[in-house]
Amino acid sequence: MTVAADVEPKAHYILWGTPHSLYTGKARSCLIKKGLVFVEKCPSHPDYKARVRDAVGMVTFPVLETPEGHFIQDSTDIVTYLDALDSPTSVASMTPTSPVQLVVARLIDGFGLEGLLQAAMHYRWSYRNEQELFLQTEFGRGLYAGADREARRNAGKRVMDFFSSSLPSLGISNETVPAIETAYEELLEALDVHFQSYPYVMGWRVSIADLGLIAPMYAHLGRDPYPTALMKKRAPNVARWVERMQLPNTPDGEYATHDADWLPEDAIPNTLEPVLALVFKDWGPQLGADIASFQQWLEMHPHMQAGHLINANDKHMVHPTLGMVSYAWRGVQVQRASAVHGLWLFQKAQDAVNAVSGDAKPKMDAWVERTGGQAVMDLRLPRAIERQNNLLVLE
Ligand SMILES: N[C@@H](CCC(=O)N[C@@H](CS)C(=O)NCC(=O)O)C(=O)O
Repeated sequence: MTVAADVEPKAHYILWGTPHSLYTGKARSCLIKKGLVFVEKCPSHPDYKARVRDAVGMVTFPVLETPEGHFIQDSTDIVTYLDALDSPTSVASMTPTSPVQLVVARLIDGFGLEGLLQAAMHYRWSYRNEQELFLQTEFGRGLYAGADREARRNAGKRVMDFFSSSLPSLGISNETVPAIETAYEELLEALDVHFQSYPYVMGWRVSIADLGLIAPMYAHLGRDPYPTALMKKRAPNVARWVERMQLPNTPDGEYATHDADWLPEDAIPNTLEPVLALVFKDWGPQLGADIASFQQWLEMHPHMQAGHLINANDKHMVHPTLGMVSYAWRGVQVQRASAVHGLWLFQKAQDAVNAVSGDAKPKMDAWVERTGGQAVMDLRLPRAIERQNNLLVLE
């Protein structure tokens, strides 16, 4: 739970981030659901510059500062770290150990963080006129801590053009917007049906799938005024799940008759299959193009050693890219910067796929066939990726 600064306990986690940040939402929900005590601090705090920036090597967030003084960047690494803690106050693991459930959870985790980035950024910036004051205040919140309301709004205004200018590199254009909106509305509908029966993505227990999905669904799609209204009007069960992900327990009476667990015998909820079908349909073309661009980049630089930075330039970037990619998707041609981070997340799903054997294999193959996922499951990364010093490098 979050505690007010004046009642700070001696040992707690510090989550460096902001309410309007997509990736911070993943780390925050993890801390809340784990029942861990934490305080949240904005990067405008003088300690960020003094201690956090150098420890991480870049200006980015979220960063988790542990009571032991470690700094962990990257929302997924923060979740991995927290989920492995053996703490008496920390609740059960969020990472399924059953093979098929792990594959599903990893796929949805990655799709939430990378596959939905386009929708999150589109609804934040393409409807700017309908939510300008809110965005100014929220961007300003992370930059200005005083009492002057105009000063906060102006601080926000000063950086907003920089962030909104990323739309073309995400493939968001007049041509692609109708497809982005249709895909998102279909996802809302499928998730709304699912959350009618289950409080969480994998069933009655929270998992890493919820954490990946909450990243775009909290700060952008479930908090910015325009997309929040859309979510509440079209998919109230999804809006309630967004609220539930900010609460340590599951306070919803309609699910109370079930044990808080995933489904028995490595099963996945039937209502999740339409969601998975959309994950494959909507993330697959981007993944295919990103893998092809990674392959091409490797061929152009044949002698790269393990540890080499994966980026088109030598800059230390939180979202490295290997250049522009182009692919057909939902009847339009998308041109966007390749997303190496998405490949790192997809690799985690592939590692889970590679661990499926025995009786679990036909089970997995059956739902992959039912959800049209074979083409995505056949994708292979040409070389493994890992994170070193908060950067994506060749393994
Ligand atoms: N992969 C990182 C991404 C973190 C990230 O992109 N954070 C944003 C703020 S929400 C940021 O640092 N943006 C600045 C930039 O992209 O340079 C994670 O999952 O934590």
